[in-house]
Amino acid sequence: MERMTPRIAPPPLPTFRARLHDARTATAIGRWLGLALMVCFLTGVTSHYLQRPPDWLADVLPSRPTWGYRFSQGLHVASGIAAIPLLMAKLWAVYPRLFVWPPVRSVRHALERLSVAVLVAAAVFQLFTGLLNIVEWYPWPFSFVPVHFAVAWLLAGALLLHVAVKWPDIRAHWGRRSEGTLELPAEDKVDRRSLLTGVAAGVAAVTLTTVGQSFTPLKRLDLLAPRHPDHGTQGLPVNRTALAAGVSTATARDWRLTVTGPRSYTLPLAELRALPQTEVRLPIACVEGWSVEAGWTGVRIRDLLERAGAPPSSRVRVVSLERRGAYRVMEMGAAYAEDPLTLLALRLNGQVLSLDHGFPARIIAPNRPGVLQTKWVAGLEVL
Ligand SMILES: Nc1nc2c(c(=O)[nH]1)N[C@H]1C(S)=C(S)[C@@H](COP(=O)(O)O)O[C@H]1N2
Ligand SMILES: [Mo]
Repeated sequence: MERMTPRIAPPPLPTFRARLHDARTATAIGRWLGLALMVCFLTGVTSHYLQRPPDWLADVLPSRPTWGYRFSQGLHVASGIAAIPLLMAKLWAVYPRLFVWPPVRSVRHALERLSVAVLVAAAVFQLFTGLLNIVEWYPWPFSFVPVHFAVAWLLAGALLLHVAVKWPDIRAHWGRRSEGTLELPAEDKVDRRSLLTGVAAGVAAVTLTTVGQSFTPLKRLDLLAPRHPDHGTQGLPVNRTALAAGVSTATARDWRLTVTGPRSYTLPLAELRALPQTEVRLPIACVEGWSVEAGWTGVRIRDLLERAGAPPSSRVRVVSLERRGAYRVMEMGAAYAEDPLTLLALRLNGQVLSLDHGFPARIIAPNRPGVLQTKWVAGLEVL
């Protein structure tokens, strides 16, 4: 008896003959993309735990090296930006596979396609949300940090799976070996070299024109970054202004620092200025990628806590004058609170803090994300 299953005619799909849409190109670009995403993932996880440490981690996070967070967050944003042209080139190299017929050939093949769909969607989502985050534009209904963090794990998992599934191809096309086995016509080799050179030039261009926002020796090339490390009052960018935070000179007028602990006390600004002052050079390193070092003068946090009778290795909660906002209250583990470089700063680059930089007093601590360098400090609480 004749089988009645109707045969589905393939739709009129385009055909691709160009050899640059091959596994070797995909591998050549893929390994750089993989490296960028891996660096981005590791530095991103580092940033997340420094910013929102779980309870068990809060006291063991190190306050050294002083430039640690600055370096890792600069790398996070730079590797994310570099991944954008790499991802575009990679998608260009492999997109003819979208037109292969039939689209699904077996359960295994369907699963493989599904994992690639997750991988592509997660990669596009991470790079897109990250890019908009550094320009502080949030055109979506969800909260950036938890979603960006969760999708990072999804992306890391999908990437590992992809590398495992493609391992035979990756091995076959890694390095120069496969060029010989493919017996490519000479003009195709030239084309591939041109394509890869173009991609490398694109990566170099976006990196060199943005990395100066944190790597200050290149600040003069900083044309495409959202921030320039020198632009702002007192030579330092401002993230949240006093106006946005609802803090004014009037709010700060009758200011007294309140320190609560076994022996609570309050101090007016004049008395705070009369205490021994320490000068440090420390960076503000914003999670959005810009960072710059500055000179800070003020009173050591550990001196203020000791005066309140705080036992050694105390944690401290810092509360801002700001009425509302995600960074109004901040906690600091013992390693930061005890560090001789951690200050309640009163001066910036030799001048009294401007209102936008946290007048009358702000926190500056080594190896911490900018979001935790609380401005307009009203009180410290020994925990
Ligand atoms: N009270 C308070 N402090 C804050 C913030 C804030 O929104 N509120 N923003 C933080 C962020 S995100 C950064 S990067 C630094 C920037 O400090 P600057 O504006 O003095 O450069 O301040 C931090 N301190
Ligand atoms: Mo920030």
